[in-house]
Amino acid sequence: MARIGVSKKSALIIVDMQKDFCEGGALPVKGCSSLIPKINRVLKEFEGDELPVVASRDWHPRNHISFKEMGGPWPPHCIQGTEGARLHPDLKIPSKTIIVSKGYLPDRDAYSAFDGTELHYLLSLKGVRRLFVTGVATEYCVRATAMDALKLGYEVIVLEDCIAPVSPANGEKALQELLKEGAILATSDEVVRI
Ligand code: VGL
Ligand code: ZN
Repeated sequence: MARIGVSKKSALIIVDMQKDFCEGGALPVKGCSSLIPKINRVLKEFEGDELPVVASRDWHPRNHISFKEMGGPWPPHCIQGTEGARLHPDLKIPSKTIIVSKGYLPDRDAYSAFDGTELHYLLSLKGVRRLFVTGVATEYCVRATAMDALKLGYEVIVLEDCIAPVSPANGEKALQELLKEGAILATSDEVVRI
């Protein structure tokens, strides 16, 4: 088993692990809730005050452009302030977690946690170089977030057993693209604090 070190300059991002994307939600991603114990395991390696943990959330107004009734591809989901927009309660989100909201403008979608947010600014301020990526959905918000991170010069480690796709074929394609751009694939049990 390979080991991937959580060094001082590491951060963890948990992408859109909200109730609406889990089983029983408005736009469920198959296998979403089964990621929770894995992500909680990785969170243990990020304990303490120093290492940033980020949770992004899809945070749409009621009339968001991505909703079917507005001509978009998706059923209404993750509407600001609703139960479905909450992070999954079983995630052991530490109190230091930085919450990043995206997709908050009615006429603009944002799949990447860097899109229209202060995430890059916050991470650079903390000297982060290595970003561990988890969450949903692999071919949408995980892909877009990891791609932006690579473009911004971060070392990106995608934890394969901590992500889930809407479509397995598209999820696989997204992973191949990320590998091609320089992302590293690893699993949650390979992550160790160094
Ligand atoms: C997402 C579809 C619509 C995601 C967000 O978080 O991957 N997917 N909005
Ligand atoms: Zn959305």
